[in-house]
Amino acid sequence: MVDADLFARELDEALLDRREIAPLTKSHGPFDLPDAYRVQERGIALRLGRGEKIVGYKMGLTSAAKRIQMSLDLPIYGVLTDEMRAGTALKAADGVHPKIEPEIAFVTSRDLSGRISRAQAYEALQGVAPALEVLDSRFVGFKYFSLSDVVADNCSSWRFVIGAVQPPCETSGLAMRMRADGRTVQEADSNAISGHPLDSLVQLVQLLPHPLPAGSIVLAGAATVAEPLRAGIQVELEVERLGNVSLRIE
Ligand code: OOG
Ligand code: MG
Repeated sequence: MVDADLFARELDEALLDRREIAPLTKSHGPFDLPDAYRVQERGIALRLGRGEKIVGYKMGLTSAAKRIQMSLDLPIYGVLTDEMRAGTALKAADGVHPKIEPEIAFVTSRDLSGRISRAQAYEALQGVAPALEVLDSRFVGFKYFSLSDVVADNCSSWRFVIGAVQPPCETSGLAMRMRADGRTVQEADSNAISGHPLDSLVQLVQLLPHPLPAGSIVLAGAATVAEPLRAGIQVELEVERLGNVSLRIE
């Protein structure tokens, strides 16, 4: 068993100092996924200690495009706090090497736990929204890390923004288009996310070691690869039927 508090502090200091560190599996040697989730949990505890509140969870590596981009092949989850929620703009220079990706967010209306069906996940929705996630790994060059490294690093979470929450509707088979300054940079069908975006929620509920509380925001995972961010651009995601969400990068 690794010293989860020590690993969590190293990652937290890197986050606060905007500094890259070597992947933990390189500096400390390999560790398994249960240990990685313990490190993630200790890291979140540090954030909660600074007054942050948990507002939801994110699924990662739920699309083939992302798994190939990161050379990792298992869905994982991370925690979202109120501090990570961006407004209409964010500063690229506040991060180290931020990247942006197109997602769909669910908001739940009741507690969920254990093995649930896609229909049960749908019945437990308060709403659905287009979402942009801005990742920023704490690791050098945003690459060459293992699944344990990325889970320990709260799945590269940094910022996210969600559009207007719509009443629950079918999220399968929707066209998603991400533009930077009006130019299409990524597009995909929403089923690129877990085969069906709701299946990300089903998987999250199964992976979580505790019930998913009612009112949680759940990012279903990116539909395409992530795009590096540059200051001065306006990124917009349009999801068929769900509408738009945009973020100005300063
Ligand atoms: C891991 C996080 C992946 C997604 O939507 O697939 C993720 C990473 O790419 O560093 O958030
Ligand atoms: Mg993501």
